[in-house]
Amino acid sequence: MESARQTILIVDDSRLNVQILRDMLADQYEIFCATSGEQALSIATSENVDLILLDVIMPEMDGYEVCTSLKKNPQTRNIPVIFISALSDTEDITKGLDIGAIDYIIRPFNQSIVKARVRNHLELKKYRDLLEKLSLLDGLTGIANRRYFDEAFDKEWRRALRNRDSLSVLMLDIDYFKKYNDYYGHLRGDDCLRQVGQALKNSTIRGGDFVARYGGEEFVAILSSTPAENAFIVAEKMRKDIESLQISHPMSTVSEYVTVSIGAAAIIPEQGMTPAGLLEKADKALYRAKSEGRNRTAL
Ligand code: GH3
Ligand code: MG
Ligand code: MG
Ligand code: MG
Repeated sequence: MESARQTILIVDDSRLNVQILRDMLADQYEIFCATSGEQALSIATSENVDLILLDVIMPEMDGYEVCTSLKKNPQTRNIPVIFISALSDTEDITKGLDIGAIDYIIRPFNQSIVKARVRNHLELKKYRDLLEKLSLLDGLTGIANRRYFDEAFDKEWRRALRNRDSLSVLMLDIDYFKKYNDYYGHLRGDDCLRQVGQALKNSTIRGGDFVARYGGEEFVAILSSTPAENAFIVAEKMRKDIESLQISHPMSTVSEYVTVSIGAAAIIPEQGMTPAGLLEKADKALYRAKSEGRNRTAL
């Protein structure tokens, strides 16, 4: 996650201008270059860009249009944009800042001032990225949190709806966890949650799948492009992986180790259905897994 160097995209229709900025910054940062607005948008969406230095006057698509388009796209909205232009009227500068640029540098510029501004904005970008990452992780287990899950589930749902593809959800709940806490204390309980969370994360091997802590001692997994039969197989693998951790649980009546019960639900989404409906189905299946004896998967 900690990539060594941050990345700057330099956009200017003049190759000489691009070259000057590149020479100034290439020793400290990864540099991408674009000589048109279209090219800039394509790089901004396909590469991991931390900052954009953007010329204003360019043929076809000017810098203002590029910036507006970047700010409209959720994928590129958070990339800070600094305009660099010879246009120095108050209206030009104000316009640039109004449409979302973080700064506006007037040509001819002083190299050390530009470097310092770039450094400061990149430093802020680093903290913003870190905050964003932390806001999506569960503090105890280090896996995705509920907020992350809600966003990802919504995205997966819409993707499956578009592609008429199946989507599965697993709800997992630790068996007799209250007794575990009562027996070992909450600190050991927390430790157990951490181990279970990490093990579940490691069990989901396919790209589109992921696990989150749903709350308390409950976890949830999203399995994209997965019909019911396969969801059941994945769930059973996860269930066995947890028991194989061999975390002693003397108060459990289903195993000598900590175990989970799993409710699985699958659907091919159609208009009018909701993600909440699928979750409810998984929750009902989980209830069945509990009442049918725990340490099992119900579909
Ligand atoms: P069941 O097999 O029916 O799921 O029984 P259970 O005891 O696991 O279910 P219940 O919902 O009654 O208890 C969940 C327990 O999980 C209660 C609570 O103390 C514990 N718990 C929830 N969040 C945390 C946490 O963050 N840390 C610890 N240590 N315990 C937690
Ligand atoms: Mg120009
Ligand atoms: Mg519970
Ligand atoms: Mg439980």
